[in-house]
Amino acid sequence: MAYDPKPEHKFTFGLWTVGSPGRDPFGGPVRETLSPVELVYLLAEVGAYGVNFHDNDLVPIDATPKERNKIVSDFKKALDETGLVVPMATTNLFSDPAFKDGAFTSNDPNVRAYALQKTMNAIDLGVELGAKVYVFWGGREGTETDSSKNPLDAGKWFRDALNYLCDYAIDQGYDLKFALEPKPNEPRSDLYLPTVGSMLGFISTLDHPEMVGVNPEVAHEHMAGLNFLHAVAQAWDSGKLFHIDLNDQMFGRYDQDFRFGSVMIKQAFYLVKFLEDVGYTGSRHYDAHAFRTEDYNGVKEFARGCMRTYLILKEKAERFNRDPEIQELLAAIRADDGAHHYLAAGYSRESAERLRGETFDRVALGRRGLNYERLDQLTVELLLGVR
Ligand code: GLT
Ligand code: MN
Ligand code: MN
Repeated sequence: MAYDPKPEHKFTFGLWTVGSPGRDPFGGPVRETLSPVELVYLLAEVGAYGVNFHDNDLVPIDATPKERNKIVSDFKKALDETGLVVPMATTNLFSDPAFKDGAFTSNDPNVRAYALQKTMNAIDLGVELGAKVYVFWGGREGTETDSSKNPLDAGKWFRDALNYLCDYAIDQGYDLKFALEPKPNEPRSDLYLPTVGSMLGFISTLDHPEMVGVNPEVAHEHMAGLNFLHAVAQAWDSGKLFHIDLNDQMFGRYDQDFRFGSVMIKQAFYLVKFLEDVGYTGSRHYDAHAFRTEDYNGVKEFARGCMRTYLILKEKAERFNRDPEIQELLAAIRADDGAHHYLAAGYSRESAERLRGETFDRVALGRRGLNYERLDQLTVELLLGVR
């Protein structure tokens, strides 16, 4: 079938996504908790390529070494039997009360040290299961009151932690990249490094910037009312799009984590078109949850829907790229008479002299209609299925 997921699509889900029992701040679980092994089988059944996890999604925080080994070997067996892979892993540095004031940016040096130790162990676990990308979502790296922390100290502590962990991964000989995931707020009032742009700026201050990229999430930029495509494009342009968290989210709401493409279809379309046009080869990871109204059949519908919508939008993107009227409009919009190709070589005194000597018909430039209304309407019609 045309929209069936295949391994080459690299669709992955976190254990915490399909495994969410539907808890929210106002109500308890609505679904029974499935084991990691059961979740691997569920993901295999819906056609996913891979499964990602936090250390404690797989191994409880208080497990003994013996329990850990049993859990890991059962999980490996399920991976072998289903063919699922683990492309990414991460650390839970936000659930335990020890992290209530952050992990790497906690005011307490003992908490910061514990966070480093926990992450080293979690990196070992991820690498053991095959992860090549390691995500850092600073769930509680922030404040409710800025009287509590100096943001310069917090920035330094966060940087020190990442430098330490990069050196750890290098020292262990791991083939691993780090992907930093920004979020503007929630669960804390304000989180440090809140957007993709701020993470990209921060990465350039690290000791091993080449090892570190970003993991942008649709919902997190939308929460801040930002254009996700533009953030992803900047990450791609910087060579830093190491991973991506797909879901959906209305602007201005709490963290909704909806099924991919279920709310802001146009934004989802431009995103898929971008990823496919540039040839992004990383995971298409779904960091989303089924509605709290659902049982596990609904969870499977949710997971299938995430992947199916991606593939439908991919097909729409191909259609956009070969639609004669759309392409004609784009060609006309971007028409180039070649008169200024000399600027492409960059600055020189000669080129500046030549530019200064030109006369521009400013009024005519401003009078030109661009036909974006037509282009946008054609795009909408394509998405609505009438072209
Ligand atoms: C949590 C969060 C996500 C992060 C996950 C990785 S955990 O679900 O809301 O955005 O990507 O830590
Ligand atoms: Mn999220
Ligand atoms: Mn995420």
